[in-house]
Amino acid sequence: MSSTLESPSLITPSDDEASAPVRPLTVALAGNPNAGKTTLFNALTGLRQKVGNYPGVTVERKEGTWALAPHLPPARLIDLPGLYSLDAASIDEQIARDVITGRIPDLPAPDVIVAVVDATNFERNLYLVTQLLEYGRPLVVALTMIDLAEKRKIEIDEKALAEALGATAVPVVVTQHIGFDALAEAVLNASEASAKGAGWRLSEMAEQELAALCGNNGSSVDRRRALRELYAEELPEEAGRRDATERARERLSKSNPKWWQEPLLARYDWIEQVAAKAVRSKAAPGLTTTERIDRILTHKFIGPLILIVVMLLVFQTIFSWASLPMDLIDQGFGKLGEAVGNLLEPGLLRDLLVDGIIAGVGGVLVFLPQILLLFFFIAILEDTGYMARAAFLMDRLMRGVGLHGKAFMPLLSSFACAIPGIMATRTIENPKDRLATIMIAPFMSCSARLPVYTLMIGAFFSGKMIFGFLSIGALLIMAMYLLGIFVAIGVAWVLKRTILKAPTPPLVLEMPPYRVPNLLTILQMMLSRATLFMKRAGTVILAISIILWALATFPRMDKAAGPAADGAQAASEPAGGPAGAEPEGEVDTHGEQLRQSYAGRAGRFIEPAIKPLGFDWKMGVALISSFAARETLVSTLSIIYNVGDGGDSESDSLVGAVREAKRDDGAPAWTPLVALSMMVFFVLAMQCMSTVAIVRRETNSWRWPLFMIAYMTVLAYVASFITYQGGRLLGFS
Ligand SMILES: Nc1nc2c(ncn2[C@@H]2O[C@H](COP(=O)(O)OP(=O)(O)OP(=O)(O)O)[C@@H](O)[C@H]2O)c(=O)[nH]1
Ligand SMILES: [Mg+2]
Repeated sequence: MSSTLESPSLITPSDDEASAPVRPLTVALAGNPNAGKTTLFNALTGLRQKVGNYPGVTVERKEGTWALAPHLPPARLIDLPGLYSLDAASIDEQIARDVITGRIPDLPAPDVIVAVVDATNFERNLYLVTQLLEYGRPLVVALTMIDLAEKRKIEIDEKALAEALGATAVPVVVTQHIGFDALAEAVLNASEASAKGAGWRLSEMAEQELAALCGNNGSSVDRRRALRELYAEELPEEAGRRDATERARERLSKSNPKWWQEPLLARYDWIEQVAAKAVRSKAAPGLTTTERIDRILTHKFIGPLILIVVMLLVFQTIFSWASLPMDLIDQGFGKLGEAVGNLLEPGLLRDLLVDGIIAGVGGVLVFLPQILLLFFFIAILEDTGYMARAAFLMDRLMRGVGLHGKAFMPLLSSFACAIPGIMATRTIENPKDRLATIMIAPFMSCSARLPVYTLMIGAFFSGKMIFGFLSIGALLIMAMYLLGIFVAIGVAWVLKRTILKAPTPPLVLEMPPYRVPNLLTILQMMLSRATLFMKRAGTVILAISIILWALATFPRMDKAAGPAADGAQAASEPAGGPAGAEPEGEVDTHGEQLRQSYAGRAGRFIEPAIKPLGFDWKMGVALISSFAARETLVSTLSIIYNVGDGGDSESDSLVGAVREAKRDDGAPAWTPLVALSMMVFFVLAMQCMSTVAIVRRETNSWRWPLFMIAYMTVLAYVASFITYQGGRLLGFS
């Protein structure tokens, strides 16, 4: 074990105020999952890390600065994943433990640890505190959820608590900024004092053995080390200590076969004593509000029904509320395109700006209102605690196929985006369970699919209702989400029985209490997601739009040569088609130009493969580009239909262009069945390079991401094939 832990080397102002530059303090926030660490971190640093009412939200170390006092450099404040004890098993817990214990190479061990303790869950939270105290770092306790504790008539006497713990305890109410100054002061004081250490003692015999292992001086540093070595799973490496420790263990086991449980029991005993001194609970017996609500929401039959109704309501609301702002943005981009078009001379530059950039980026930006609304609802469902109930409802189903219960939260995050979802699998201890979850996370319909679903529904299913109030669009979207979920469960079933066989441990899913959602948290989540979306539109989508426009515009067709008659022959011609076809109208020149462009050739190259799915070569172009990022389907179709018809289509909206698009034989390119087939393809295909990169990073190999691309694409193809061909057999077109 590293010895850096034991060498406090603080340079605080009191050391040498006049000359030495003052090193900023490093302060780490440690505590149980869902105790409110990130909420506190955000308030102290002004940053906006993700907060949510369920355990396991933070899975990385995050850093910010915290202005402790005006005359001092701000402290480095570190937010950590939650952990129940320092005996960390999963990756996120290991990250937290390594920071706390100073095992991260470039990061000094924290000068002060702020133990974040949920006042409503006092005794359980205190277990970690006992372990932190054992580490001998200066420690301050921040009591959170004081407002909730008060409501439940739990009173904590912070003076008595501080006395019992041997460390300052500060109640904080983040929403009202109460307790921040006191916390800063306590941290500064703690950094200058030496830590008191843990207050509990073992049995007489064990204490004697410890004293013997400590050697002559018996300092507290040596005692901690001896304690760790005596009760660790492995023996110390140093030969002398190894023998001594082994013999001590033998002696202890003779007098008490369960000798190794002693520290655990001693800690619990001590916690009980501390709680007896500091906590007064006047909680009335009987069910709490949370328990009463849960009786209904997690009911075997009513629970799932409510979940479905909630999902439907969310989608329906997203659609109806978003439609007006979306129309406005759409018209705005239409006007912008017209204005730019009128301003510039006809030519390549005008085409690039109007058909490439404005059509491409604008086509995607139109969906901003929907993204905002989606995250508004996700944030509300998360922050109230309802999402954890949804996890509970799905748990039986997931356990049935051998998925770890902890897989649910990562899968849930994947509905926003697979990237944070895959990162969140760090909470799963077993590597095989973790891999299985990573492999299915991209099936969850992420927000990038929403524009695709919306376009398809807007073109063919909008405004249709059943029973007079249920919109078909909302039903279809829910069906797409459910399709992703059920395919994921099926794939997990197969994976867990073949390449990722491993027993699934029982789940201890911790139900957070219901809380009134925090408006600020919700706004922050919407804002950060909207920023991400706009950034993507301004970078990835912009770049792809320009490339696509170029690929759809070059090689330029030699106007004099006229349009080509034969596609296959044209494809082999470098530029310009052979003459000899019947001359056609002006609009078709544009169409012909597109056909012969690089993009057109690529689309026609894959057309035979995608024809059985109902797609033509123009959709093929969009399909190819969407493998970089799903939303590009929308921007690519905008560009293609703009370039393809010279930008003078009857309707300027993409929905109109999709409805009007024709196949080469003049039949409508899109039908409701084609749209459905496209949606099914997008539910299942692995079309996101960022996800591939994250899977590569998290699994540390290329094997898994490549496997993921392959099997998901095959599944998507098969499902889309069945949808289209099956639909035709049933008589749909
Ligand atoms: N009522 C109340 N709610 C709080 C308080 N502090 C945090 N919360 C809520 O508690 C929930 C959990 O907060 P987080 O800050 O994400 O908890 P965390 O400790 O970072 O959790 P992990 O990252 O999962 O370890 C969120 O819903 C917060 O809005 C508080 O003082 N009072
Ligand atoms: Mg957190």
